[in-house]
Formats: sequence, structure tokens, C-alpha cells
Amino acid sequence: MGKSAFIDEVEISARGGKGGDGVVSFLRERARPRGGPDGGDGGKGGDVWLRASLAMNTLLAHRRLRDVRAANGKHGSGGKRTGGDGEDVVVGAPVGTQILDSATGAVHGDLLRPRQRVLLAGGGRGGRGNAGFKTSVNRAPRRRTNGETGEERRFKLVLRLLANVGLVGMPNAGKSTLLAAVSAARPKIADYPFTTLSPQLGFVADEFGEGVTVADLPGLIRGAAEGAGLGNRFLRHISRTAMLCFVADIAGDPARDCKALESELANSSAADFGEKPKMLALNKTDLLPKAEAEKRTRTMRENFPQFLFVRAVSALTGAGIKELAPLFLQTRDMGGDGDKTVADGNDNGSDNGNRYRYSENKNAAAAK
Ligand SMILES: Nc1nc2c(ncn2[C@@H]2O[C@H](COP(=O)(O)OP(=O)(O)OP(=O)(O)O)[C@@H](O)[C@H]2O)c(=O)[nH]1
Ligand SMILES: [Mg+2]
Repeated sequence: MGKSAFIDEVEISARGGKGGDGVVSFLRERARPRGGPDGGDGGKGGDVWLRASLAMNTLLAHRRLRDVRAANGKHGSGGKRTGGDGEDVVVGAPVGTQILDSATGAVHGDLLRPRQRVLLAGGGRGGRGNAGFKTSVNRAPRRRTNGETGEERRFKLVLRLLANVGLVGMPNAGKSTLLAAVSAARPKIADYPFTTLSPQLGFVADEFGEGVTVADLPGLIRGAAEGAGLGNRFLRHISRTAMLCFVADIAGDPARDCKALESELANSSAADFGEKPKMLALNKTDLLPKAEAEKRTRTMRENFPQFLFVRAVSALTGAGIKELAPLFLQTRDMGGDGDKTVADGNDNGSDNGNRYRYSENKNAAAAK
């Protein structure tokens, strides 16, 4: 998917249908010349809904929508017939879409689970026909009311992908290769920086086919938080992950890379990444002699106690990758918004605090 196809912010306006009018009508039959009022009520105007779909991962299609209108209700008719309701319009949107009121910026809704629906604009109520105004003192009312207009509102839709784990790293660190190695996802991989132009999702499954989603982001560079490169624009897509996995080239300067990544996250306005659990995958071990790779891994573990886990892997050869998957799967039990991730179908909504089944790094809790 090219950069242009990944749209994660759009404005749309939604208008509910107008309610149908009530009508004035009197029963006229040869046998019953004064049959009384029988004007029916108008039908309700249709609603406009947004509905979460797993099949979408961009708001591209919504750019062309702009104005979404539901159908008007039908007018009532004689014989006390109520007009039909206007049809609802249901617009699909990716899971993770936030709905903000354009005028106030307030959060109107958040699509967190597949098939969840949020009402954007309600249809107007139908008017009342004169049949409904009949009383003991007024047996032939000529009163009726018009249908109400539907709600009209403007929203900003903002996509924040929901994933359990977010991969962050410098360009070329091997994030996409890692995603391909742990999941069935087939992101573009190439030997130049900024191969990945938009977030990609992969699914890591356990032996029962249940699992977690992993988001692969475009590479971050120094100054990303200030808007340099592509990374900054996409940081919000990992703002709701349960855990971040830093990916660094072990054959390069992983300590420098990790520090740079941390400062970019610290300066980002997308979220408070300081609070987020982090782990580190030292990638490309195949480029170093085994002893050297082990030594560097130890050093990194000592110097970066904030990482819950430090693992040496080779996304290319697959070394160490099997051991990575369980660490990713662990995030199912972690607190935070990651719990709300239901792309894996694990929608139990449980929230039993922030806990890790285990952490190899005793200092991790204390260090930040
Ligand atoms: N030797 C070796 N090369 C690797 C490994 N993992 C990835 N590479 C190579 O590194 C290059 C970059 O890999 P990508 O997966 O595209 O890196 P990325 O971090 O996704 O890069 P961007 O999307 O540009 O940020 C490719 O040529 C990969 O084949 C590894 O474990 N060992
Ligand atoms: Mg990539």
C-alpha cells in the first residue's frame, strides 16, 4: 500500500433523514359519511451510523464521502397509515477509528470492536396525522404536525490503529522483515530506508489460532517528533498498543539507536510513551560472530533496564524468532488500551490490572 492510499484523517458531515409529515384525512365511505379523522403519522427519518469493520485499515474511501445523508421518512396517509421509516445509512470504518466532533473536538465515539456501531446523526421523528389529535371534544381535528428535521453534524474521523505490539526502529533496522518472520503478513522489505510508508498490521497466533496484532511502522529518524521523515505522522498508530518493541541493528550502534528512539518518543505529542512497556529486539545477529552478538546483547540489557526483555534475533535466518512470539502474545494480558484490541477476537474486555506474567528484568518496574 503506497503512502497516498493510507489516509488516517478525514472530515465528514452526517445528516439524518427528515421525519415524514403527518397528514389530515377523513374517512369517506358511502356507508359512513362522517367516518372521522384517519390521517396517519409520518415515518421516522433514517439514522447515519458508523460501523467498525476489520476489513478496512484506512479512511481512504471516506475522503470521497464528505456528505452522508440518510433517507427521509415517508408522509403518513389516509386510513391511519403511518409512512415508512427512512432507511438508515451505515458507513463502515476501520476498527480503531475515533470520532471527534468537528466543532468542539470532543470525542463522540471510538470504534474499538468489530461490528460496533456509533450513531453519527439521528433521523427526525415523524409528524402526527390528524387521527392522533382526535379527542372527545374535537372529533374532527384538522391538526397535524410536520416531521422533524434530522440531526446534522460534522465529524473528524481519526484512525488510530489498534494493535497489541508496535514495532519501532530506525529505517532499515529490519522491522518489516521481523513482522514477516513472526506473522503471516507480507510487508514490503528492501535494502533502503523508508521502504515502509504506512503502518502495516500482522497477526501473531498461538497454537489455538488466537493471538495478537503487531503494527509495523515506517522508520523513525532523529527529529521525527518534530515532523521529520514519515515516522511522526504515524506515531499515533502505536499510541494504543500494549507494548512497544524496539528493533535495532545489533551490528550497527544499537545503543545510539535506542537512545534516539526514546528521545523521539519522549518528544512526541501522539501519546505518553514513557509509560508504555517496552522490549528490545536486537536484529541481524547473523552479521556478527556469535560471541560478539552475545556480548552486545548483555551490554544492552545492562545499560537499558527499561526494556522488559532484550532478545537477540535474526529476522532473516529466523534465529530467536520463535522465542519472540510468546513475548508478543503476553500483551493479551497487559492493561491499557491494548486490552481493547479485539482484532484477535479475544473480546473478553477483562481489565485485571497491569501485569506481566514474567519479566526477566527486575529493574524494569523501577526504571523508566
Ligand atoms: N543480514 C540481515 N539482514 C536483515 C535482517 N533483517 C532485515 N534485514 C535486511 O535489512 C534490510 C531492511 O529490512 P526491512 O525489513 O525493510 O527494514 P525496515 O526496518 O522495515 O525498514 P523501513 O521500512 O525502511 O523503516 C533488508 O535488506 C532486509 O533484508 C537480518 O536479520 N539479517
Ligand atoms: Mg519496513
